[in-house]
Amino acid sequence: MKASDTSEDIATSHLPEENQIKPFDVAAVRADFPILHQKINGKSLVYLDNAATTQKPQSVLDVLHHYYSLDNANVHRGAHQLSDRATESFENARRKVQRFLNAAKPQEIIWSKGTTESINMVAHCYGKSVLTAGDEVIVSAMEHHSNIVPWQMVCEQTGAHLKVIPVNADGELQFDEYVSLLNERTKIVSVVHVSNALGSVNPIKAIAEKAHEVGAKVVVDGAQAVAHWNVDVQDLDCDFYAFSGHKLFAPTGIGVLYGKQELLEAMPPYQGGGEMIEKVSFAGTTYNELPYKFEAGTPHIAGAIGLGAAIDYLDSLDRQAMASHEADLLSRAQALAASCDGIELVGVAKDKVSVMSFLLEGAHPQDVGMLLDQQGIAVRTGHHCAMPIMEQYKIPGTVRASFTFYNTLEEVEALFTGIEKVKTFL
Ligand code: C6P
Repeated sequence: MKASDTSEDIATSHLPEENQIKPFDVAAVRADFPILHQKINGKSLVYLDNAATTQKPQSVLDVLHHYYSLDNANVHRGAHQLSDRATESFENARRKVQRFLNAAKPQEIIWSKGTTESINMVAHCYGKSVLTAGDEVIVSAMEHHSNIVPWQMVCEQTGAHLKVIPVNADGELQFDEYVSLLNERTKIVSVVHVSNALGSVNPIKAIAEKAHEVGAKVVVDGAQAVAHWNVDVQDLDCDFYAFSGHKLFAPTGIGVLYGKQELLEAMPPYQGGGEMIEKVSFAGTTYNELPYKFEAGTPHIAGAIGLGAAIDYLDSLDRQAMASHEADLLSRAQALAASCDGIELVGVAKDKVSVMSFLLEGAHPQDVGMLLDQQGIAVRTGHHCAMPIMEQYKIPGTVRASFTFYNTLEEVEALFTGIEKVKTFL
């Protein structure tokens, strides 16, 4: 045994080589992200705002540059070679997303602007067509506004009622209370996979199983989950799954709605326009087949291709080693928080991702964020578009440090050095 062996090496050293968790080479992956290597306020950037948006690897930047430099054309027009190339890359990206989510067919992958538009699409197309007065839609108390407001709008328009699954003081969804909310009037259960404000991971598979027992459909807000592990929509057996490219190391303005084919077939289109039609006449219009029925207008072609490249990048890494590196970052942060006077963690669910929301005694979160920024440390402050859970905890907001695989243990330590400095300023 080498002196440098970690407990993980020791615990897995009896396994065949292919089954052993290899140490994650964080220095190598950091070299792939040019933006990380800069100074902010004269200090090395410590980017801990990955839940807001993730940085883009060079391979994604290269693919965007290549597309705009050499292939740029509109898709599905088939008029010339550039259009053929653009279409091929665009549809290839759809197949990459299909594989990434383990969806059964590429037709089940709809391009959107992001999670917000994907959830609005389900609420306005599926929700409005199935909900009638007295029906019920269930969300949880830890939802992002984009998984609350669309349902409030649709409930108001249909006479359905919005029910809320309680969340406890640790930030855990109360499963038994969820089950007791379900009944024959429940038509839709829409829950977040991973809370952006707290980091809590919800048991989607069990939630879906219970919802299906009463005939309800399950919508999952996956915005914060996809960057941490490969989601398997068939295993979860969710009916819809939404996520944003920009939280998965891809460009902004591109996102995905996964839906089971039979549900997408039955839903009316979201918007009318080019691409989503089969035939238009003043006597009546017929719609295109899936997935194009939901893709009116010229899509974000470069964004989709960039998302495909981000998936290729993730596929080139060892996602198990990445996950264990992220777990190390979180446990280091939590250990340092425990020994730091005046820090109160918000969201300490047993199952959580590498997001640490906290309060610093006597300091407004916004002031903490500003003082950390002066030290080159980027965090997010505020209610994180999750006002109901902040209201439940009777706080205006939190400081949120969100870690991903390219963050280092040294950066976690820099955050706490920064917090100690903030304390001296306040
Ligand atoms: N959360 C954050 O800092 P869009 O804006 O459509 O890409 O994603 C919306 C969204 C939906 N659900 C969850 C769980 C989210 O975290 C987000 C975006 C960012 O936490 C910006 S508020």
